[in-house]
Amino acid sequence: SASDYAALTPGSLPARLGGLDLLTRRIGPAEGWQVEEVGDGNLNLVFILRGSLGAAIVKQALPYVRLVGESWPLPLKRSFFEYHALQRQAARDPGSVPELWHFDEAQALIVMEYLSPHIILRHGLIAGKRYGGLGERLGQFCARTLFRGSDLSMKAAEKKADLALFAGNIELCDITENLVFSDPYFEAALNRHTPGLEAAVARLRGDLALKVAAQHLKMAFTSQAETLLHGDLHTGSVMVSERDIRVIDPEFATYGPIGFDIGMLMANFLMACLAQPGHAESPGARSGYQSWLLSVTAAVWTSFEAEFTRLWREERQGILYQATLYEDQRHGLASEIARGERLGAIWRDALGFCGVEIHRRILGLAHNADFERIDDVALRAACEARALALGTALIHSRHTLSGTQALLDLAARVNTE
Ligand code: SR1
Ligand code: MG
Repeated sequence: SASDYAALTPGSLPARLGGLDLLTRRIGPAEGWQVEEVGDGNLNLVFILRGSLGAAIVKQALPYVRLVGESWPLPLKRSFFEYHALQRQAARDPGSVPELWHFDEAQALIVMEYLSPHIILRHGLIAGKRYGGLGERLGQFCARTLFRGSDLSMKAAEKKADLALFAGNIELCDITENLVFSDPYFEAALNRHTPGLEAAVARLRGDLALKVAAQHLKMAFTSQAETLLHGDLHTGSVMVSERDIRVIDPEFATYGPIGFDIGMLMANFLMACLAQPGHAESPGARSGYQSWLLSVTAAVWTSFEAEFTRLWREERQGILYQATLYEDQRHGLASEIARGERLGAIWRDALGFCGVEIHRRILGLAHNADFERIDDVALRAACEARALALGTALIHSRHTLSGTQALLDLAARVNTE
């Protein structure tokens, strides 16, 4: 029960988890464990356990928002949603997430495979590293998890049961609803921004059409229950090595619009790109790396589109756009028109979500290290001002921006302003 819950510490962990057979078989007896607390996220405790035979990750939810403190309670049940989302992602895109070893609902903890030599993608990008096939693999992950979690693929009863299950993730949705879609657009109590951005902030908050558009996007997030989302798919939710890419941390999982995860991911690559003046060692290195980051952004979409198209043609077994509707000589044509229209709608949503994600990482509570690690405040403000302008342009032009080349041209234009 919830009253049995106790937050782990490095000292208490061996006694608390040492009796788990599966864990001791994989990493060795608890007497030899070395425990390191490594969590640097906004919400949870994360430990690496190293034993004589191997290593494991233990992730435990805290009953409050770690970033803010006990004044902001947050239910432990988010761990349940994370565990169930990881299970579904593993089934829908095998090999895309860490292997799950154990889940304890009362303790809100998940024990999983320790990924090594992986690092958090965001840290790799700040260090200027390139990873082959990055955008392609993440686009594929989006297509597989988002298509296979939707009415395009699932049996209607299973999808509705899942929708009901994940509808309980209320408090984490509430964070997204406020922090992403509303707070950046007014003087919310927890907002903060870099000094020097005042004029850009005033411009943004004076843009009525932008505020309305953000609310349209919020309505899409709350009411377009198209698929099971990761819900927080930024570059801190991806782990990479030279040879492997894994997605972690789906505690914000909820049913929502297919474009949400894709837009958030593209936003984080675009922010990594616009933060480069604060990290690259030379103008030459900067522009080469920025071009690579833009190509990754485009690859997320093109790979999503290609894999979604394959799944549409080969795995469309759900209640939507059934082949039986078009069982005449024009079947192929009708299905392809429908697919194109659906992808168009996902693209437009993704661009809008991309824009609000950029805004909230610069104006809201939860900033990202890409900008935060730029020590020169004036330089950081200049990078962030360009990103804010890009976010605004994306939201305003989401219905007219015709494809990835138009997106890259826009980002490149903003980058030189
Ligand atoms: C209060 S939580 C702030 C942010 O951290 C998480 O990683 C999500 O991105 C959330 O919006
Ligand atoms: Mg997270």
